[in-house]
Order: sequence, then structure tokens, then C-alpha cells
Amino acid sequence: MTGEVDAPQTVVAAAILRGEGAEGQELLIARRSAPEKLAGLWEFPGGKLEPGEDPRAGAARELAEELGVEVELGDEVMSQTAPEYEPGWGWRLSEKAVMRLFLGRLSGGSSAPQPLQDHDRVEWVRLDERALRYPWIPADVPIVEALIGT
Ligand code: 9L3
Ligand code: MG
Repeated sequence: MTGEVDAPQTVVAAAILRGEGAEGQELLIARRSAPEKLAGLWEFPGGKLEPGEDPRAGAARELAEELGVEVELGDEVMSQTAPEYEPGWGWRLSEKAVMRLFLGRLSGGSSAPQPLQDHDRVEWVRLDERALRYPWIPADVPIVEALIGT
């Protein structure tokens, strides 16, 4: 009983946007251009929540800033089996950061996603083994694997 408290966590919120492509359902992924150590790696777009910000609202704000889109977000993406998913917290990114992740879609009337800020490319991809050929940022790899079911 040393009176220790949990270190404050950085909370990131991100979205998996779904769209209908020629071959069925596709997901939006974005390639980071910054910071340097993550440049060239793909992720589900999002970013840090502001203090007290609702996670879905924060994810929507980040996508508006980063990609110029309007989104509608729904169910949270969770896992019962991935060790990286911590119930009550979200996806563990590092010792100090967790990520809330939501399924969503572009709102009717939204512009198409464009890399405006921290990305240099966006793509719609099918969620199967081919998605694992992209160089993902390390924190997102277990999420993609959990979604594909590998
Ligand atoms: N992060 C990991 N996976 C993601 C996102 C959107 C972010 N899908 C990590 C990368 C950064 C941190 O969270 O270290 C904060 O993200 P940002 O605010 O730089 O986008
Ligand atoms: Mg971001």
C-alpha cells in the first residue's frame, strides 16, 4: 500500500471505415508521412483524444482534420482473444497509450478521403490476407490479424 496510482494513459481514437468496392466490402487505410519513425507505415486513421472528449467524437474530429471526411461511427472494435485488447481500455499501443477503435462509414455527402495532414496516401483494401502485405504500424498489426482471424 504505497498509494501508487495508475500512470495516466494517452487515449487514441481511430476508425475503420467501410465502403463497398468492386469486389465487396473494403476498408479505408492510410499511410503515415509523420512522425519520421512511422513514415511509410499504414494505419487505421485517428489520433489522440482531447481531455474529456467523447471517443467517437474524437475519432470523427481526427478523420475530418486528417482526411477531410465526415463520418458516422458505430460499434466499437473489440477482441475476446487478442492479448493486445484490454477490456475497459481498448487496444494497447504501448505502456502508456491505448486506442479506442470504431467501425464507421462516410456520411452521405462527405468528400472522398484525402491525405491532408499526417498521411501521404489512402487506399480502400479488402480485409483478407492481402491486407497483411501492407507494412502496418506495429501497433495495428494485431488488430488487423484479429479482424482477419489469423
Ligand atoms: N497510433 C496507432 N495506431 C493508429 C493510430 C491512429 C495511432 N491506428 C499511434 C501512433 C502514435 C499515437 O498512436 O504513436 C498517436 O497517434 P497520432 O495522434 O499521431 O495519429
Ligand atoms: Mg493521427
